[in-house]
Amino acid sequence: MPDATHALLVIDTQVDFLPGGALAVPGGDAVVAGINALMDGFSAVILTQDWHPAGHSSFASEHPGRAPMDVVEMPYGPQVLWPDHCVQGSPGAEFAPGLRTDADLILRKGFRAGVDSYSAFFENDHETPTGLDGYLKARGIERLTLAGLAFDFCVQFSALDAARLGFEVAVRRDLCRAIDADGSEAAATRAMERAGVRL
Ligand code: VGL
Ligand code: ZN
Repeated sequence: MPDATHALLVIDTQVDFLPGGALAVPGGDAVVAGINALMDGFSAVILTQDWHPAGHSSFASEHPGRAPMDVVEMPYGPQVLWPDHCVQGSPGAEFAPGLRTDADLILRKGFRAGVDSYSAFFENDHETPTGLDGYLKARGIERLTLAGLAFDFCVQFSALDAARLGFEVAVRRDLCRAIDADGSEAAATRAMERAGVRL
């Protein structure tokens, strides 16, 4: 019997983050089979789905004179600008081909036009909750294993928030891939280690 207090949280394993996608993560397609194989070992499986309206404020295309990967100051702090990606209802927002979607919960995030949401728990203002903390605690979940894309953005921010919210957190490094902008992969590794996340 799987441990009833332990959930698998699969982050943003979507077409736009795979090779050939709008915000391709190198090797992103290589995590799918391993994630599928993990699912049966957990009593709760949650998938997150990056889910932006067209014209989202994190898109470089909304900032004249700016390019993807530039950083701008938003009311809630610095924000990396991205190529248009994971637009609601578009093919790029769909889950990776072959990914099992027989999950308990599919949590969509990043749907507010004015604020990005890397973390599965809070938007990038670090205060607007997605509701996931309450869902997990109401189900008696105490431990989380994370996998998916991208290691240095949505996986990292989800893992750090989860640790801060009191969950025991492990990240399956072998079942994540990184964007690695400007050393972000090494920085993410250090930040998670400092926060007590098991890698
Ligand atoms: C992500 C950048 C923008 C991610 C989502 O899933 O890591 N990164 N949106
Ligand atoms: Zn996004």
